Amino acid sequence: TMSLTAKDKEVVKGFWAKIAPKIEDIGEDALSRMLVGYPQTKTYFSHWKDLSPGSAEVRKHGKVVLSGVGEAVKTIDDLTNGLLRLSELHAFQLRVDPANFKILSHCLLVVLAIKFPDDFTPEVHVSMDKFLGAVALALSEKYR
Ligand code: HNI
Repeated sequence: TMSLTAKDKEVVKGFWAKIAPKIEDIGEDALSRMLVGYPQTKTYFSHWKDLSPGSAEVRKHGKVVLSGVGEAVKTIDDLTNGLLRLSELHAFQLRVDPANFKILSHCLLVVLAIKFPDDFTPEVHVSMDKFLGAVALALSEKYR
């Protein structure tokens, strides 16, 4: 179902190369959108001073998460191994409900469509959706 074709991988890598210089802004927007639209996600960040859109902590962490996605692009042929450490971290230490990976993926897709309307073709949309689904699955690996 989620398996990425060679074409998907090529599309994801090409799109990511275009957006990579903007990951700070993208991360900030995606994380802000998640925290506002799906407030149950705020529970994981209760140790932050300010969870409002665009706060210093939201911006900083947005960059961290998007860098993680960028690392995943590099290991797109073996996401399970590439995301092993992050999966363990989110499962055992952070105890993030894996349902939230889908919520963040959705927010990220929306932000990408808004920020890159010309590059976000239906083809890019579908391949990025599949890729983020595969990332969410790999991140959920250690929960079993
Ligand atoms: Ni996530 C920390 C990557 C989804 C809650 N997260 C990280 C770090 C990376 C990361 C990288 C820093 C790790 C380290 O310190 O070594 N997170 C990702 C990726 C996704 C994701 C790639 C999905 C695409 N994380 C989520 C979701 C939530 C989440 C959906 C909760 C709703 N992550 C956290 C929390 C931390 C975290 C909480 C620790 C942050 C802190 O400030 O303590």
